[in-house]
Amino acid sequence: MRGFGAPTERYDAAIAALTEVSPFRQLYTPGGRPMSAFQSSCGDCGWYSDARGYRYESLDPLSGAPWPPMPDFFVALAREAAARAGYTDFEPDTCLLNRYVTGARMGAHRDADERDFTQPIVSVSLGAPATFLWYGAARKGSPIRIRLEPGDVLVWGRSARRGYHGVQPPEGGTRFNLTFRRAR
Ligand code: MD3
Ligand code: FE
Repeated sequence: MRGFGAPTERYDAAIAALTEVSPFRQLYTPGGRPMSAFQSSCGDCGWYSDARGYRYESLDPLSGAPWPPMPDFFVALAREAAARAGYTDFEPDTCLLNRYVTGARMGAHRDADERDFTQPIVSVSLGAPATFLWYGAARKGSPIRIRLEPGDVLVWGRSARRGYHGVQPPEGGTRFNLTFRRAR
């Protein structure tokens, strides 16, 4: 979906305020590799990764305090986008904030740390454009390439919910991505 949701400046202001509380930080894979995108979260829990594994944490491990609450307009956007795609009772309990600077990328993976895969995922792209890579059911072959522009909103459900995907480095400047999930 394009041209949907709040003006992008409104997200920028919200991201700045949220990351005053829970700053963007570099996480490490369970195998000890640093991830090139910096991350933070808001909502009732936040996605986290370190030597102990991939998981959702109720408190921000950086501060020991709760993650900042999801702004109301984030929740409204995620619900509306999901509803337009046919998911009328999507109630996200977390939003992962990804920040990509020059050269940062996300390798092929799938989102598998959530309890209920019948719940969709809603993502919002902001800032610099980047090429999204869609592999589908298996992490092999040449992916479908989709250019993500600021303001693009995508809803991932059904078989796409479990698909392998990645993202290439932003094309000039910083890219942000919001990923709304029902984790628990
Ligand atoms: C397809 N983020 O945070 S957004 C992630 O641009 C993630 O930051 C990328 O993959 C980014 O896990 C891609 C699009 C997206 C997000 C979640 C998905 C696509 C998805 C979950 C399942 C399938
Ligand atoms: Fe993902």
